Amino acid sequence: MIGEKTMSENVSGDPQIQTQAEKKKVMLSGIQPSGDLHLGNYLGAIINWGARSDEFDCFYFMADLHTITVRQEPAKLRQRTLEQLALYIACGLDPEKNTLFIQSQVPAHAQLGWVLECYTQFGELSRMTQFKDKSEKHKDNINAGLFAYPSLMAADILLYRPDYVPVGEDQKQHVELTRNVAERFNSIYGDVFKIPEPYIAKTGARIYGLTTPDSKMSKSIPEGCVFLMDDPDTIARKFKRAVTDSDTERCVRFDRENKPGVSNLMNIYSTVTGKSFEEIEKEFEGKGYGVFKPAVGECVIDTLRPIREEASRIIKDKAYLESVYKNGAERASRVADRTLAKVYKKVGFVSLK
Ligand code: ATP
Ligand code: LTN
Repeated sequence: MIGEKTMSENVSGDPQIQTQAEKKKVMLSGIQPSGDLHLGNYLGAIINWGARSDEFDCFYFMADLHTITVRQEPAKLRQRTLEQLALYIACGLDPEKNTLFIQSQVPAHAQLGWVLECYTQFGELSRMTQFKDKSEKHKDNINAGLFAYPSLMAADILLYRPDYVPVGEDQKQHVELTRNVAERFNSIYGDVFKIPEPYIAKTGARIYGLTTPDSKMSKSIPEGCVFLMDDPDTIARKFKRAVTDSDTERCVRFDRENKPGVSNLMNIYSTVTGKSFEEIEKEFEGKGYGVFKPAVGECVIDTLRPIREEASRIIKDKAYLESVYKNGAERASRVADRTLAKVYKKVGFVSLK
């Protein structure tokens, strides 16, 4: 059995690359088109996706089925789903090398989601922090989908038999639940599902809000959230207003506990530039926060500029986007339907064929 130890060894580690060319390892992840993509999504998740497209078979999707667990405006959801696809591509995910698709266009997700709900315990779902947070935030709409969400996420993952699921730290609990559900199912029916590992990068795994360095960067606090489509002036302004710390030392030093604001900015700078914390401390030695904050802003502006420009171009090309998601849905369905057929057979459904 694969336990917590094996998993946490992989967290912060580098996914091992399988040398046998004939069987590539599989990576899969998704993001809800519930708001505009932000720096947290990019540094926590997407940045790790593109880097390995040559070595892995990669599946990345827009998790629109998940998005309706919170009430959405239909036209906006449609628009954001397409914008997210354009941004995936602009962030470097080549549709030729990665299967990019829209979750609701691959029916196997909803189908396996239902089956897995019957193999997930009420108690397990009750412990999910995302459920607790979101039901606190949306007290007037604590629906069954919000509660059962992790079973659908388990289906998203298990359909593709991925080795790694690259996500930010906040999703680790859901990947753990996926592993438990898969192991439970396998213990009854044999080796149906592959047990996936979360892949959580060393830096960037948790980006905090620029104005709230004690809580994660999130679209629900837009002042402290840098969106990938923000223009350079807006980004510069957000970084200038970033909360630093009220300690007397006023120097750039990594100390998560006592200097959360500065440490968060260092984490962003490190993830974007690849520099270590020691290198950053040295670079800004003797310089105050007034120099450091705009410097972090500048490097983020430089990183996001080509992404924003490319996404703006792609989003106008509706025919291209359509060809990408159609092709993606076809490729994804081919893999997903195979797993679903196996599951249906195992649980005892009568096959049409
Ligand atoms: P919300 O703003 O409602 O919390 P979100 O922006 O976190 O939503 P998700 O769809 O929940 O969006 O997250 C998409 C991916 O981005 C996940 O892999 C998640 O772990 C990662 N992620 C989101 N926010 C951050 C963050 N602040 N730091 C690092 N990774 C993040
Ligand atoms: N739950 C995730 C989005 C998500 C996902 C997935 C991530 C849905 N299905 C499968 C990885 C794999 C979130 O809210 N960030």
